[in-house]
This record gives sequence, C-alpha cells and structure tokens, in this order.
Amino acid sequence: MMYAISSHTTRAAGQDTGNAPPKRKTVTTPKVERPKLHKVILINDDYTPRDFVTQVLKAEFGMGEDRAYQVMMTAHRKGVCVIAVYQRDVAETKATRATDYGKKFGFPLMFTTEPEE
Ligand code: TYC
Repeated sequence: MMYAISSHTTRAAGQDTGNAPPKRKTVTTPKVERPKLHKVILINDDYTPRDFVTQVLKAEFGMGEDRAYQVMMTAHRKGVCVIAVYQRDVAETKATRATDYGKKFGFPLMFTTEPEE
C-alpha cells in the first residue's frame, strides 16, 4: 500500500475547542496500490538438456554460469524454481521468450509466471 505524501489534519470528532488549542489528528489517505511483482518460474521436464536450460537462463535472465547452473539444478531436483520477480509485462515477456526458445529447438522447456502475494 502506498500513502499520499501530503496529509491533512482534522479536529478529533465531537471535540469542543473552547479556548484550548484544538487537538489534531493526522489523516493519511491511501492513494495508489503498488502494482504486484510477478515471479518467473522454471519448470522441470525430463527431456531438455541441462546445458540448454543453463544457456537460456544466462541469455534471457542475465545470470552468470554459477547462478544459472544452481537455478537449473534446483528446478531439476525440486520440480520448479523461482528465477526472479519483475513487473507483470516484463515477467510475461521473458517467460514467453524463454519458453519459445526451447520450442524452437524441439524442447518442452517451460517458464510460467505468477503474481507475488
Ligand atoms: N531434468 C532435465 C534433465 O535431466 C534438465 C532440466 C532441468 C530440464 C531444469 C528443465 O527446468 C529444467 N535433462
């Protein structure tokens, strides 16, 4: 939740001020929701070569060799691995490009996205 930078003050409800300075409450108004980030998730399969997965992670997600290998092995062992989070359109574009790249070489490599909680 984002809150407006500006705020205003009000008298406490039902307050009779008399001569005393009025007690003031600060009211902060919620303005805009921060858009949710989306996870890109790598899904394991039995056919795509490990090297190929590692190359795609390096090319599409800017990972170094070691990180790409770790992520690939996590998906291999556990079935899935969260790669990174992005704005929704960026996450979807990257997941689609990476999945299409596998398809182009005849592999069932799959990347999905889902919103963060
Ligand atoms: N399980 C694949 C194999 O043994 C390698 C692999 C890892 C494929 C991760 C997809 O997301 C994946 N060749």
